[in-house]
Amino acid sequence: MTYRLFYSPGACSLAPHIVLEELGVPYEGVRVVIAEGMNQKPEYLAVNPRGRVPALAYGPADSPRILTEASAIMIFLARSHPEAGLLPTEAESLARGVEWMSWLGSIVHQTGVRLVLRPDRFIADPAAHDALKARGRETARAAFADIEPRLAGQQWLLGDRFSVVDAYLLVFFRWGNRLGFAMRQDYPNYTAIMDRVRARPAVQRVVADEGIDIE
Ligand SMILES: N[C@@H](CCC(=O)N[C@@H](CS)C(=O)NCC(=O)O)C(=O)O
Repeated sequence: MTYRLFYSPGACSLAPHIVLEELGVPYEGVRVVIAEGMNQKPEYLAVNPRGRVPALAYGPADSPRILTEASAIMIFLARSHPEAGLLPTEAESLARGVEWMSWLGSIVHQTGVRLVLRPDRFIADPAAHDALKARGRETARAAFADIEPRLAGQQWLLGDRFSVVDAYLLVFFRWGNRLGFAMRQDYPNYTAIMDRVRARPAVQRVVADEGIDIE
C-alpha cells in the first residue's frame, strides 16, 4: 500500500508530510496549491469535500479511504508504524501530545494565524480585515508567549524523543516568521527545538521538496 498525501507547500500539511518522510514508508505527495485555488477544484473536492489540506489517501488503490485533519493523520501514521516511535504510547504522554495538537490546530491555527493570513474566510468585507488581522496577531503572539516557557530545557516537545508534535510545531514556527514575529530572537527555547527539527535529514528533504523557507 502506498499512501498519498494531498498537501500545499508551507500549509499545515507540512507536518504530516514530514511524518511520512520520517517513517520512510512509500508515499506519493500530491500538490494541491491553495494559492492557485486547486483546493476548490472539483478533482480535489472529490477527495476532500471540505476543500482543505491535508488529506491522506490509503488502502486499496481502486477504493482508497480518505483521512483528513492534520492531527488525526499524524496519529494514524504514528500508530500504524509504531516501530518508528513518533508518538508516545503511555497514556499521559500520549494525551499530552494530543493536548498540544488540539490546541495548535484549533486556537493557534484557526483563531490566530488563519485570521491574519485569510481574513476573507471569516468576513468578506475588506473593511473588516485589518481588525481581524490585528486580533489574529494578538492570539498568535499570546500563543508563542505560552509555548516558549513550556519548552525550557526540553530536548523535544514531549521529552527525550522527536515526535509528530515537533513536526507540527515547525509549521507554526514558520508561520510566526511569515507573520513578521522575531521568532529566533524572542523565542529561544522554541527556536532551539526547531533547529533540531530542521537538522533532521527527513525534514530537510521535505522542506526542499515543498520549496519553502522556514525563516
Ligand atoms: N483543522 C484542519 C485545518 C486544515 C486547514 O485549514 N488547512 C488550510 C491550510 S493550512 C487549508 O486547506 N486552507 C484552504 C482554504 O482555506 O481555502 C487540520 O488541522 O487539518
